[in-house]
Amino acid sequence: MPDAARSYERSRAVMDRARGVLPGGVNSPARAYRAVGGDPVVIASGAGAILTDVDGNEYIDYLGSFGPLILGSAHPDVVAAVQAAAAAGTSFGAPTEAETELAELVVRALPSVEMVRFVNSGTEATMSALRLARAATGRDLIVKFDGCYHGHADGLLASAGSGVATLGLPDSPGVPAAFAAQTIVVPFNDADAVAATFRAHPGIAAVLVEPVAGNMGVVPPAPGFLEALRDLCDEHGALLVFDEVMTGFRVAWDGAQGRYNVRPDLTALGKVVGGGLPVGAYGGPRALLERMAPAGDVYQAGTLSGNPLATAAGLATLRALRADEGAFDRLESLASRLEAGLRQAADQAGATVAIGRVGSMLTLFFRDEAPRDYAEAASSDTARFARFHRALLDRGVMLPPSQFEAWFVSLAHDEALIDRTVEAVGEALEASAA
Ligand code: KE4
Repeated sequence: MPDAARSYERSRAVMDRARGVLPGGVNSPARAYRAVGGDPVVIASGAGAILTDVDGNEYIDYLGSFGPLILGSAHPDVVAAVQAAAAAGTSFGAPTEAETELAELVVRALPSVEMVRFVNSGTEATMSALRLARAATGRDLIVKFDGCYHGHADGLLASAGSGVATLGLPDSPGVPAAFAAQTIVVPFNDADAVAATFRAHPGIAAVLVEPVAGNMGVVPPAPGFLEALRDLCDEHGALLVFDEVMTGFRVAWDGAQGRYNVRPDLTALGKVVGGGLPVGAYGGPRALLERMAPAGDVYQAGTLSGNPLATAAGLATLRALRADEGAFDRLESLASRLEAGLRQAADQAGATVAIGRVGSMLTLFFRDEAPRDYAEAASSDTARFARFHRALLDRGVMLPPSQFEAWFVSLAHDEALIDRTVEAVGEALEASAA
Protein backbone atom coordinates (compact mmCIF):
# COMPACT_ATOMS: atom_id res chain seq x y z
CA MET A 1 0.00 0.00 0.00
CA PRO A 2 1.12 3.60 -0.49
CA ASP A 3 2.85 4.90 2.58
CA ALA A 4 0.29 7.46 3.82
CA ALA A 5 2.91 8.95 6.13
CA ARG A 6 5.11 9.81 3.16
CA SER A 7 5.73 13.53 3.01
CA TYR A 8 7.53 15.33 0.20
CA GLU A 9 7.58 18.70 1.95
CA ARG A 10 11.35 19.13 2.07
CA SER A 11 11.71 18.10 -1.58
CA ARG A 12 9.13 20.71 -2.56
CA ALA A 13 10.86 23.39 -0.49
CA VAL A 14 14.27 22.57 -1.97
CA MET A 15 12.84 22.60 -5.50
CA ASP A 16 11.21 26.00 -4.88
CA ARG A 17 14.64 27.36 -3.97
CA ALA A 18 16.30 25.51 -6.85
CA ARG A 19 13.95 27.01 -9.44
CA GLY A 20 15.14 30.45 -8.31
CA VAL A 21 18.74 29.80 -9.32
CA LEU A 22 18.80 26.79 -11.69
CA PRO A 23 16.84 26.61 -14.97
CA GLY A 24 13.86 24.39 -14.16
CA GLY A 25 15.52 23.77 -10.79
CA VAL A 26 17.86 21.16 -12.26
CA ASN A 27 21.23 20.78 -13.94
CA SER A 28 19.88 18.32 -16.47
CA PRO A 29 16.35 18.34 -17.92
CA ALA A 30 15.93 14.58 -17.51
CA ARG A 31 15.74 15.09 -13.72
CA ALA A 32 12.91 17.64 -13.83
CA TYR A 33 9.95 15.21 -13.93
CA ARG A 34 8.44 17.17 -16.85
CA ALA A 35 7.44 13.84 -18.48
CA VAL A 36 5.70 12.53 -15.34
CA GLY A 37 4.52 15.73 -13.64
CA GLY A 38 4.86 16.87 -10.08
CA ASP A 39 7.98 17.91 -8.22
CA PRO A 40 11.18 15.88 -8.43
CA VAL A 41 12.16 13.98 -5.33
CA VAL A 42 15.35 15.51 -3.92
CA ILE A 43 17.81 12.81 -2.88
CA ALA A 44 19.89 13.10 0.30
CA SER A 45 21.87 9.86 0.06
CA GLY A 46 22.21 6.45 -1.50
CA ALA A 47 23.43 3.17 -0.04
CA GLY A 48 23.51 0.06 -2.20
CA ALA A 49 20.16 -0.24 -3.99
CA ILE A 50 18.38 2.19 -1.64
CA LEU A 51 17.99 5.94 -2.05
CA THR A 52 16.83 8.25 0.75
CA ASP A 53 15.24 11.61 -0.03
CA VAL A 54 15.47 14.82 2.00
CA ASP A 55 12.18 13.92 3.73
CA GLY A 56 13.64 10.61 4.91
CA ASN A 57 11.61 8.52 2.44
CA GLU A 58 13.41 5.44 1.11
CA TYR A 59 13.24 4.02 -2.43
CA ILE A 60 14.45 0.90 -4.20
CA ASP A 61 16.59 2.49 -6.90
CA TYR A 62 16.08 1.57 -10.59
CA LEU A 63 17.19 5.02 -11.77
CA GLY A 64 20.80 4.19 -10.91
CA SER A 65 21.89 7.72 -11.86
CA PHE A 66 20.75 6.88 -15.45
CA GLY A 67 23.26 4.04 -15.63
CA PRO A 68 26.59 4.51 -13.80
CA LEU A 69 25.66 2.71 -10.57
CA ILE A 70 26.13 -0.93 -11.59
CA LEU A 71 27.55 -1.59 -8.09
CA GLY A 72 24.82 0.45 -6.40
CA SER A 73 25.37 3.68 -4.43
CA ALA A 74 28.37 4.26 -2.15
CA HIS A 75 30.10 0.95 -2.80
CA PRO A 76 32.84 0.74 -0.14
CA ASP A 77 35.62 0.13 -2.69
CA VAL A 78 34.55 3.20 -4.68
CA VAL A 79 34.18 5.40 -1.60
CA ALA A 80 37.59 4.37 -0.27
CA ALA A 81 39.28 4.93 -3.64
CA VAL A 82 37.74 8.38 -4.06
CA GLN A 83 38.58 9.37 -0.48
CA ALA A 84 42.20 8.32 -0.97
CA ALA A 85 42.44 10.14 -4.30
CA ALA A 86 40.89 13.29 -2.84
CA ALA A 87 43.34 13.25 0.05
CA ALA A 88 46.21 13.14 -2.46
CA GLY A 89 44.84 16.00 -4.57
CA THR A 90 41.89 16.08 -6.94
CA SER A 91 43.51 17.35 -10.14
CA PHE A 92 46.96 18.44 -11.31
CA GLY A 93 46.78 19.32 -15.00
CA ALA A 94 49.53 16.78 -15.42
CA PRO A 95 49.61 13.07 -16.29
CA THR A 96 48.88 10.60 -13.49
CA GLU A 97 49.37 6.83 -13.43
CA ALA A 98 45.71 6.17 -12.65
CA GLU A 99 44.49 7.34 -16.05
CA THR A 100 46.92 4.96 -17.76
CA GLU A 101 45.73 2.11 -15.53
CA LEU A 102 42.09 2.85 -16.40
CA ALA A 103 42.96 3.10 -20.11
CA GLU A 104 44.77 -0.28 -19.98
CA LEU A 105 41.70 -1.81 -18.32
CA VAL A 106 39.35 -0.46 -21.00
CA VAL A 107 41.68 -1.63 -23.80
CA ARG A 108 41.82 -5.14 -22.32
CA ALA A 109 38.03 -5.27 -22.01
CA LEU A 110 36.95 -4.09 -25.48
CA PRO A 111 38.18 -6.10 -28.47
CA SER A 112 37.89 -3.18 -30.90
CA VAL A 113 39.78 -0.70 -28.69
CA GLU A 114 43.58 -0.46 -28.84
CA MET A 115 43.78 3.12 -27.57
CA VAL A 116 41.43 5.42 -25.68
CA ARG A 117 41.08 9.08 -24.72
CA PHE A 118 39.23 10.11 -21.55
CA VAL A 119 36.89 13.10 -21.47
CA ASN A 120 34.30 14.28 -18.93
CA SER A 121 30.94 13.14 -20.29
CA GLY A 122 29.22 10.96 -22.83
CA THR A 123 28.49 14.09 -24.85
CA GLU A 124 32.19 14.85 -25.16
CA ALA A 125 32.90 11.22 -26.00
CA THR A 126 30.50 11.02 -28.95
CA MET A 127 31.29 14.57 -30.12
CA SER A 128 35.03 13.80 -30.19
CA ALA A 129 34.57 10.40 -31.82
CA LEU A 130 32.62 12.05 -34.65
CA ARG A 131 35.29 14.74 -35.11
CA LEU A 132 37.83 11.94 -35.46
CA ALA A 133 35.60 10.04 -37.89
CA ARG A 134 35.21 13.15 -40.06
CA ALA A 135 38.98 13.76 -39.98
CA ALA A 136 39.75 10.15 -40.82
CA THR A 137 37.33 9.97 -43.76
CA GLY A 138 37.48 13.57 -45.00
CA ARG A 139 33.69 13.50 -45.07
CA ASP A 140 31.12 15.50 -43.11
CA LEU A 141 27.77 13.71 -42.96
CA ILE A 142 26.71 11.60 -39.96
CA VAL A 143 23.86 9.07 -39.86
CA LYS A 144 22.06 8.67 -36.55
CA PHE A 145 18.85 6.95 -35.52
CA ASP A 146 15.57 8.51 -34.46
CA GLY A 147 15.10 8.15 -30.70
CA CYS A 148 18.78 7.49 -30.01
CA TYR A 149 20.42 10.11 -27.83
CA HIS A 150 24.15 10.78 -27.87
CA GLY A 151 24.44 13.89 -25.69
CA HIS A 152 23.84 17.53 -26.57
CA ALA A 153 26.51 18.38 -29.15
CA ASP A 154 24.93 20.72 -31.71
CA GLY A 155 25.00 18.38 -34.69
CA LEU A 156 23.37 15.57 -32.70
CA LEU A 157 20.37 17.65 -31.65
CA ALA A 158 18.80 16.98 -35.04
CA SER A 159 15.50 15.39 -35.91
CA ALA A 160 14.54 13.52 -39.01
CA GLY A 161 14.00 15.55 -42.13
CA SER A 162 10.79 15.31 -44.14
CA GLY A 163 11.53 11.90 -45.60
CA VAL A 164 13.93 9.07 -45.01
CA ALA A 165 17.52 9.97 -45.93
CA THR A 166 16.83 13.70 -45.94
CA LEU A 167 19.15 16.07 -44.09
CA GLY A 168 18.38 16.68 -40.41
CA LEU A 169 16.55 19.67 -38.92
CA PRO A 170 17.50 21.45 -35.68
CA ASP A 171 15.94 19.76 -32.64
CA SER A 172 16.61 22.73 -30.37
CA PRO A 173 16.73 26.52 -30.70
CA GLY A 174 20.35 27.60 -30.95
CA VAL A 175 21.39 24.74 -33.20
CA PRO A 176 22.27 26.25 -36.60
CA ALA A 177 20.40 24.64 -39.48
CA ALA A 178 23.75 24.12 -41.18
CA PHE A 179 24.95 21.98 -38.26
CA ALA A 180 21.79 19.88 -38.15
CA ALA A 181 21.95 19.44 -41.91
CA GLN A 182 25.16 17.47 -41.44
CA THR A 183 23.15 14.78 -39.66
CA ILE A 184 20.76 12.37 -41.35
CA VAL A 185 18.23 10.74 -39.06
CA VAL A 186 16.72 7.37 -39.96
CA PRO A 187 14.56 4.85 -38.07
CA PHE A 188 16.32 2.49 -35.63
CA ASN A 189 16.45 -1.16 -36.73
CA ASP A 190 15.92 -0.12 -40.35
CA ALA A 191 19.03 -1.24 -42.30
CA ASP A 192 17.28 -0.61 -45.62
CA ALA A 193 16.90 3.08 -44.70
CA VAL A 194 20.64 3.21 -43.98
CA ALA A 195 21.40 1.58 -47.33
CA ALA A 196 19.16 4.11 -49.08
CA THR A 197 20.92 6.93 -47.24
CA PHE A 198 24.32 5.74 -48.40
CA ARG A 199 23.03 5.56 -51.98
CA ALA A 200 21.67 9.11 -51.73
CA HIS A 201 24.66 10.68 -49.97
CA PRO A 202 28.27 9.80 -50.91
CA GLY A 203 29.80 11.97 -48.17
CA ILE A 204 28.91 9.97 -45.08
CA ALA A 205 31.71 9.92 -42.50
CA ALA A 206 30.06 7.71 -39.90
CA VAL A 207 27.01 5.83 -38.73
CA LEU A 208 26.46 6.51 -35.02
CA VAL A 209 24.27 4.07 -33.11
CA GLU A 210 23.34 3.00 -29.61
CA PRO A 211 23.89 -0.74 -30.23
CA VAL A 212 21.11 -1.32 -27.72
CA ALA A 213 18.82 1.70 -27.74
CA GLY A 214 18.25 2.98 -24.21
CA ASN A 215 16.94 6.50 -24.83
CA MET A 216 13.60 5.54 -26.34
CA GLY A 217 13.24 3.02 -23.59
CA VAL A 218 15.20 -0.21 -24.04
CA VAL A 219 14.92 -1.44 -27.63
CA PRO A 220 17.29 -4.27 -28.62
CA PRO A 221 18.86 -4.40 -32.09
CA ALA A 222 16.82 -6.55 -34.47
CA PRO A 223 18.65 -9.74 -35.52
CA GLY A 224 21.21 -8.79 -38.19
CA PHE A 225 20.79 -5.02 -37.77
CA LEU A 226 24.22 -4.31 -36.29
CA GLU A 227 25.86 -6.70 -38.75
CA ALA A 228 24.14 -4.86 -41.62
CA LEU A 229 25.50 -1.53 -40.35
CA ARG A 230 28.99 -3.02 -40.23
CA ASP A 231 28.70 -4.29 -43.80
CA LEU A 232 27.26 -1.00 -45.13
CA CYS A 233 30.03 1.04 -43.48
CA ASP A 234 32.66 -1.29 -44.96
CA GLU A 235 31.02 -1.10 -48.39
CA HIS A 236 30.89 2.71 -48.39
CA GLY A 237 34.10 3.57 -46.54
CA ALA A 238 32.33 5.10 -43.52
CA LEU A 239 33.14 4.44 -39.88
CA LEU A 240 30.77 2.55 -37.56
CA VAL A 241 30.61 4.32 -34.19
CA PHE A 242 29.03 2.49 -31.26
CA ASP A 243 27.72 4.80 -28.57
CA GLU A 244 28.25 2.47 -25.60
CA VAL A 245 27.86 5.21 -23.01
CA MET A 246 24.96 3.25 -21.55
CA THR A 247 25.78 -0.32 -22.67
CA GLY A 248 29.51 -0.24 -21.99
CA PHE A 249 30.35 -2.49 -19.00
CA ARG A 250 26.56 -2.72 -18.51
CA VAL A 251 25.28 -5.39 -20.92
CA ALA A 252 28.52 -7.40 -20.76
CA TRP A 253 32.11 -6.90 -19.62
CA ASP A 254 32.99 -6.37 -23.27
CA GLY A 255 29.91 -4.26 -23.95
CA ALA A 256 27.30 -4.60 -26.65
CA GLN A 257 30.10 -5.11 -29.19
CA GLY A 258 31.06 -8.26 -27.29
CA ARG A 259 27.50 -9.37 -26.60
CA TYR A 260 26.51 -9.07 -30.27
CA ASN A 261 29.98 -9.80 -31.70
CA VAL A 262 30.04 -6.77 -33.99
CA ARG A 263 33.18 -4.63 -33.98
CA PRO A 264 32.72 -0.87 -34.42
CA ASP A 265 35.52 1.38 -35.68
CA LEU A 266 35.08 3.74 -32.72
CA THR A 267 33.41 3.31 -29.34
CA ALA A 268 32.10 6.02 -27.00
CA LEU A 269 31.88 5.24 -23.28
CA GLY A 270 30.54 6.93 -20.16
CA LYS A 271 28.43 6.18 -17.06
CA VAL A 272 29.77 2.86 -15.62
CA VAL A 273 33.36 3.61 -16.74
CA GLY A 274 33.33 6.53 -14.27
CA GLY A 275 31.52 4.74 -11.45
CA GLY A 276 29.32 7.79 -10.86
CA LEU A 277 32.00 10.44 -11.36
CA PRO A 278 32.34 12.45 -14.60
CA VAL A 279 34.17 10.19 -17.04
CA GLY A 280 33.56 9.75 -20.76
CA ALA A 281 35.89 8.05 -23.19
CA TYR A 282 36.29 7.25 -26.86
CA GLY A 283 38.49 4.54 -28.26
CA GLY A 284 39.38 2.39 -31.23
CA PRO A 285 42.30 1.20 -33.34
CA ARG A 286 45.66 2.84 -32.59
CA ALA A 287 45.91 4.12 -36.18
CA LEU A 288 42.71 6.11 -35.69
CA LEU A 289 43.29 7.33 -32.12
CA GLU A 290 46.83 8.53 -32.93
CA ARG A 291 45.20 11.11 -35.19
CA MET A 292 44.28 12.91 -31.94
CA ALA A 293 46.50 15.75 -30.72
CA PRO A 294 49.22 15.78 -29.62
CA ALA A 295 50.03 12.51 -31.40
CA GLY A 296 48.17 13.71 -34.45
CA ASP A 297 46.47 16.78 -35.85
CA VAL A 298 42.86 16.43 -34.67
CA TYR A 299 42.29 18.69 -31.69
CA GLN A 300 40.37 17.78 -28.54
CA ALA A 301 41.24 18.72 -24.96
CA GLY A 302 39.88 19.00 -21.40
CA THR A 303 41.15 20.48 -18.12
CA LEU A 304 39.69 17.68 -16.01
CA SER A 305 39.84 14.83 -18.53
CA GLY A 306 41.10 11.69 -16.80
CA ASN A 307 41.46 13.47 -13.47
CA PRO A 308 42.59 11.42 -10.45
CA LEU A 309 39.27 11.52 -8.60
CA ALA A 310 37.13 10.35 -11.51
CA THR A 311 39.62 7.72 -12.65
CA ALA A 312 39.81 6.42 -9.07
CA ALA A 313 36.04 5.87 -9.07
CA GLY A 314 36.16 4.29 -12.52
CA LEU A 315 39.05 1.99 -11.63
CA ALA A 316 37.41 0.88 -8.37
CA THR A 317 34.13 0.19 -10.16
CA LEU A 318 35.62 -1.79 -13.05
CA ARG A 319 38.00 -3.70 -10.76
CA ALA A 320 35.12 -4.70 -8.47
CA LEU A 321 33.06 -5.72 -11.48
CA ARG A 322 35.89 -7.76 -13.03
CA ALA A 323 36.79 -9.40 -9.72
CA ASP A 324 33.22 -10.63 -9.27
CA GLU A 325 33.16 -13.62 -11.64
CA GLY A 326 29.42 -14.13 -11.35
CA ALA A 327 28.53 -10.43 -11.69
CA PHE A 328 26.88 -10.50 -15.11
CA ASP A 329 25.15 -13.82 -14.40
CA ARG A 330 23.71 -12.34 -11.21
CA LEU A 331 22.64 -9.15 -13.01
CA GLU A 332 20.93 -11.31 -15.65
CA SER A 333 19.26 -13.47 -12.99
CA LEU A 334 17.96 -10.48 -11.01
CA ALA A 335 16.75 -8.61 -14.10
CA SER A 336 15.02 -11.64 -15.57
CA ARG A 337 13.33 -12.21 -12.17
CA LEU A 338 12.14 -8.61 -12.30
CA GLU A 339 10.93 -9.00 -15.91
CA ALA A 340 8.99 -12.16 -15.06
CA GLY A 341 7.48 -10.44 -12.03
CA LEU A 342 6.44 -7.40 -14.06
CA ARG A 343 4.73 -9.61 -16.63
CA GLN A 344 2.91 -11.55 -13.91
CA ALA A 345 1.84 -8.35 -12.13
CA ALA A 346 0.54 -6.91 -15.40
CA ASP A 347 -1.39 -10.09 -16.18
CA GLN A 348 -2.97 -10.05 -12.74
CA ALA A 349 -3.85 -6.34 -13.06
CA GLY A 350 -5.15 -6.79 -16.59
CA ALA A 351 -2.69 -4.14 -17.77
CA THR A 352 -1.41 -4.05 -21.37
CA VAL A 353 2.35 -3.77 -21.17
CA ALA A 354 5.42 -4.84 -23.13
CA ILE A 355 8.98 -5.15 -21.88
CA GLY A 356 12.24 -4.41 -23.63
CA ARG A 357 15.30 -5.81 -21.87
CA VAL A 358 18.97 -6.53 -22.49
CA GLY A 359 20.79 -7.78 -19.43
CA SER A 360 20.26 -5.43 -16.47
CA MET A 361 18.71 -2.57 -18.46
CA LEU A 362 15.00 -2.78 -19.18
CA THR A 363 11.85 -0.74 -19.82
CA LEU A 364 8.18 -1.49 -19.19
CA PHE A 365 6.20 0.09 -22.03
CA PHE A 366 2.49 0.83 -21.75
CA ARG A 367 1.74 -0.60 -25.18
CA ASP A 368 0.85 -4.05 -26.49
CA GLU A 369 4.14 -5.04 -28.13
CA ALA A 370 7.79 -4.30 -27.44
CA PRO A 371 8.73 -1.42 -29.75
CA ARG A 372 11.26 -1.90 -32.55
CA ASP A 373 11.89 1.83 -33.10
CA TYR A 374 11.05 5.26 -31.77
CA ALA A 375 7.79 5.69 -33.69
CA GLU A 376 6.46 2.56 -31.99
CA ALA A 377 7.89 3.48 -28.58
CA ALA A 378 6.30 6.94 -28.86
CA SER A 379 2.86 5.36 -29.22
CA SER A 380 3.08 4.11 -25.61
CA ASP A 381 0.56 5.43 -23.09
CA THR A 382 2.82 8.06 -21.50
CA ALA A 383 -0.01 9.45 -19.36
CA ARG A 384 -0.39 5.98 -17.80
CA PHE A 385 3.36 5.83 -17.25
CA ALA A 386 3.23 9.19 -15.42
CA ARG A 387 0.55 7.91 -13.01
CA PHE A 388 2.46 4.62 -12.61
CA HIS A 389 5.71 6.45 -11.82
CA ARG A 390 4.06 8.54 -9.08
CA ALA A 391 2.24 5.51 -7.63
CA LEU A 392 5.56 3.69 -7.36
CA LEU A 393 7.25 6.66 -5.68
CA ASP A 394 4.48 6.55 -3.07
CA ARG A 395 5.31 2.87 -2.60
CA GLY A 396 9.06 3.32 -2.26
CA VAL A 397 10.23 2.46 -5.78
CA MET A 398 12.25 4.95 -7.85
CA LEU A 399 12.03 4.64 -11.65
CA PRO A 400 13.59 7.01 -14.17
CA PRO A 401 11.02 9.82 -14.69
CA SER A 402 10.13 9.03 -18.30
CA GLN A 403 8.61 6.25 -20.37
CA PHE A 404 11.60 6.62 -22.69
CA GLU A 405 14.36 5.72 -20.24
CA ALA A 406 15.96 2.49 -19.05
CA TRP A 407 15.50 0.99 -15.62
CA PHE A 408 18.77 -0.33 -14.17
CA VAL A 409 19.31 -3.32 -11.88
CA SER A 410 22.55 -3.24 -9.89
CA LEU A 411 24.66 -5.81 -8.04
CA ALA A 412 23.33 -4.23 -4.84
CA HIS A 413 19.80 -5.43 -5.65
CA ASP A 414 18.72 -8.84 -4.39
CA GLU A 415 15.77 -11.20 -4.78
CA ALA A 416 13.94 -9.73 -1.77
CA LEU A 417 14.11 -6.20 -3.21
CA ILE A 418 13.00 -7.47 -6.62
CA ASP A 419 10.03 -9.25 -5.06
CA ARG A 420 9.11 -6.14 -3.05
CA THR A 421 9.30 -4.15 -6.29
CA VAL A 422 6.97 -6.59 -8.07
CA GLU A 423 4.44 -6.31 -5.24
CA ALA A 424 4.54 -2.50 -5.44
CA VAL A 425 4.22 -2.65 -9.25
CA GLY A 426 1.06 -4.75 -8.92
CA GLU A 427 -0.48 -2.12 -6.66
CA ALA A 428 0.77 0.76 -8.84
CA LEU A 429 -0.73 -0.84 -11.96
CA GLU A 430 -4.11 -0.98 -10.21
CA ALA A 431 -3.74 2.58 -8.88
CA SER A 432 -2.68 4.00 -12.26
CA ALA A 433 -5.39 2.35 -14.36
CA ALA A 434 -7.36 4.92 -16.40
P1 KE4 B 1 26.26 12.63 -20.84
O1 KE4 B 1 26.79 13.80 -21.63
O2 KE4 B 1 24.90 12.92 -20.22
O3 KE4 B 1 27.27 12.08 -19.84
O4 KE4 B 1 26.06 11.40 -21.87
C1 KE4 B 1 25.24 11.61 -22.99
C2 KE4 B 1 24.76 10.26 -23.49
C3 KE4 B 1 25.38 9.70 -24.59
N1 KE4 B 1 25.01 8.49 -25.06
C4 KE4 B 1 24.02 7.79 -24.46
C5 KE4 B 1 23.64 6.44 -25.02
C6 KE4 B 1 23.35 8.30 -23.32
O5 KE4 B 1 22.36 7.59 -22.75
C7 KE4 B 1 23.73 9.57 -22.82
C8 KE4 B 1 23.05 10.20 -21.64
N2 KE4 B 1 21.87 9.51 -21.15
C9 KE4 B 1 20.91 10.37 -20.50
C10 KE4 B 1 19.64 9.58 -20.11
N3 KE4 B 1 19.43 8.38 -20.79
C11 KE4 B 1 21.51 11.04 -19.32
C12 KE4 B 1 20.53 11.71 -18.40
C13 KE4 B 1 20.62 13.19 -18.49
O6 KE4 B 1 20.71 13.75 -19.61
O7 KE4 B 1 20.57 13.81 -17.40
